[in-house]
Amino acid sequence: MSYRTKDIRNVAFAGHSSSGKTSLTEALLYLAKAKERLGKVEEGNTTTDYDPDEVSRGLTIGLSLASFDYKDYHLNLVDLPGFADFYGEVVGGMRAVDCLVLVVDAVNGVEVGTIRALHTAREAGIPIVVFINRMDKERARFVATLNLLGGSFDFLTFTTMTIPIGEAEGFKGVVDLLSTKAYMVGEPGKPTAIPEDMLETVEEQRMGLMESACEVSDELVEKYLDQGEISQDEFEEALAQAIAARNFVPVLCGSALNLAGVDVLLKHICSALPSPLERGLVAGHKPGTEEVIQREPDVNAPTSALIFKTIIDPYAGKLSLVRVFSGILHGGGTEVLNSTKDRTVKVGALLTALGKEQKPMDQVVAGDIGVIAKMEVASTGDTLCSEGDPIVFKRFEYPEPTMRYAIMPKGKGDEDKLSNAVGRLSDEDPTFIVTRDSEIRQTVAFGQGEMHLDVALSRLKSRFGVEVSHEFPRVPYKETIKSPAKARGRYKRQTGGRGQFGDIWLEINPLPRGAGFEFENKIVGGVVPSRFIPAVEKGIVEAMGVGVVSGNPVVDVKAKLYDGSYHSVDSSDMAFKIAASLGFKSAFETAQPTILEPIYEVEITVPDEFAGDITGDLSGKRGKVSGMEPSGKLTTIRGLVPLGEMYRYSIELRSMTQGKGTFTLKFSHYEEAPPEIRTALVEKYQKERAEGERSS
Ligand SMILES: Nc1nc2c(ncn2[C@@H]2O[C@H](COP(=O)(O)OP(=O)(O)OP(=O)(O)O)[C@@H](O)[C@H]2O)c(=O)[nH]1
Ligand SMILES: [Mg+2]
Repeated sequence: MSYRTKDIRNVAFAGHSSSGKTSLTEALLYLAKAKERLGKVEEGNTTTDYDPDEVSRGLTIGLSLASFDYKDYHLNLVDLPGFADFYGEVVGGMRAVDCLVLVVDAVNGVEVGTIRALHTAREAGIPIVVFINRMDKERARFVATLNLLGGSFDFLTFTTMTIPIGEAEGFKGVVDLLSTKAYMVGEPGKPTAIPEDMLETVEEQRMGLMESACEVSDELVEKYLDQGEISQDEFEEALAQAIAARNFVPVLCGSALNLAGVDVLLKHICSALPSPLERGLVAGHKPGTEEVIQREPDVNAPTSALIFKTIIDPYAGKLSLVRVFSGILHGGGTEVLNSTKDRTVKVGALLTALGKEQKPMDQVVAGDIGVIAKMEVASTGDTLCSEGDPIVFKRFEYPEPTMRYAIMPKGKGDEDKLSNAVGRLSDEDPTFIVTRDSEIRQTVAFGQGEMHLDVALSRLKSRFGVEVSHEFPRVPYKETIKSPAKARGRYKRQTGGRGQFGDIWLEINPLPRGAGFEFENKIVGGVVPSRFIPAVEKGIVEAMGVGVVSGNPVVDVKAKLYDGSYHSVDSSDMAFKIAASLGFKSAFETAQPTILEPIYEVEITVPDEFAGDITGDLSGKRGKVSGMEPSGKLTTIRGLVPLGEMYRYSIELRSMTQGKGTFTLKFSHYEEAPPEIRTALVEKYQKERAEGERSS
């Protein structure tokens, strides 16, 4: 079965954690009869939260796709995680769809996850529709939530499209302003009369919606002003155009749990939300150039597609979820270009997915979303296109990691198994990054938070049988000097047989922060033969790599070799390398050595009531607050803080803000560590060395 582009609807569900995105997707599938039983997140039987880790934790970890037919339409719903740790999924998912349903909790209102999702949709340039969910919940407030939306996003206009009949314990259903029909709790899909006492409000709000819709054309505005209204068809047409044009943000409401308002949402997804045709041209670049080129959502245009998610399925193997923007993607071994990797690849079996269920599919037409099975040369964010008309779409930009663990395989000789497993996991989740850090001599796993890394490490075991232990990594301190110094490095071994002799004089000087290392050869008269100079430099570089006072790499030093002597027989590269290393160390120790610590920019967004605690805690971490920015009922705090104080921050922020805060961390610069930190590091290093010498 393949579809006409105009009948396709690609919709993502994003918002703060627990606002009800998975439950809403589930309710839509149930009402559209794409599944028989209505699953519940608590019972672990929803369509989109099918991964064992999701079932056990009761939240969405990876984005998942639910494709199904409903009346004349083909819907691709993309359920996105709300938990900050899994934000990487939101970045990819948002690029695959033509519209976002921003799910907002009627009790908690606008939360950090709401803001992040909204900004990501705006970056992706797609229209947003708000669904105020959990209207049945105690303390649910519709108007207060509307006001919070207006207060938090004053650059947007929010216009109601459905309004609640009662709220919280008194919630009975919703009124659809477009059809002026009421839909009651427990009677999904059965329009009924609007309660008498709401008729005036409904008329007023309907006029507000009609007015906003009219603004798509001057003729309609004129007609509306002349006649006080427009026809129902004109209203529906104008509304769809206004939403596609992002003139305002329509607001709907309901309860995913008791299905109220979900039937109206399903109807509007089909009749009012944009198809890929309304989304229009999609821009990319000519590979290898800055030249911008575009693709039409047309089956006759050259093929172009974007891989927005990779899943390593225990049975089906590697699955690449792909959005086709133009042309048709054929399977059965058809060759296309992976223009991101500049490799020709074969498209094997094509599938359609309803959660974890997959069914074969012949082709994926322009505007549709499908799944490619077992495509090896393919990663999330890659572009696929026809070889004759290449295009490459912008790669996904993921937030900087906020958490890191040093990981070690528990099993002897498991290093290879670990790196293979890590490769597979990072393929599926590009925000899980593992690198070997040669400076701190540890394998470090980076992630978006404590839960993110815990899930990844438990998957290393459950999926790949690799057990790892983890700890916070060493802080990548650096050593440097604050004043010049001179020293001699002399290495002499002449105890029978071929001796060893190297002798140099060095002067070292501090360099500006970030300058790295400079070596200057000021030898005159061949006192140190030029063939040994590279060995001298090598000796210095090696000594710098190991560090002198605290075992951390040395930076921002200039070394000038200005004198020395040699022995015609006993001198060698090795001897001069050692002499240089000795000379450098003794010069270093008299050059006011110091230790630099990495300073990171931090941006923390929390509900206002926590702002004071957060700034206080940040000062306690030797952080410097540089600014505070209120938006709605949230505050963003910016500042600089030593990395060493932030290793546990994902955990600490969660407990300080009851999970309502998020933060980003970005490397800023190196700065001298305070005396107490320096002393502690030097003492620890001396102790380790003493123990090392004793045990050797
Ligand atoms: N009372 C009530 N509870 C709801 C409603 N929608 C969802 N819930 C409950 O809210 C909790 C979270 O629902 P989810 O659907 O998992 O929320 P989510 O937004 O997908 O959460 P994440 O995947 O963590 O981002 C579950 O316990 C649901 O049963 C609703 O409309 N009313
Ligand atoms: Mg969910």
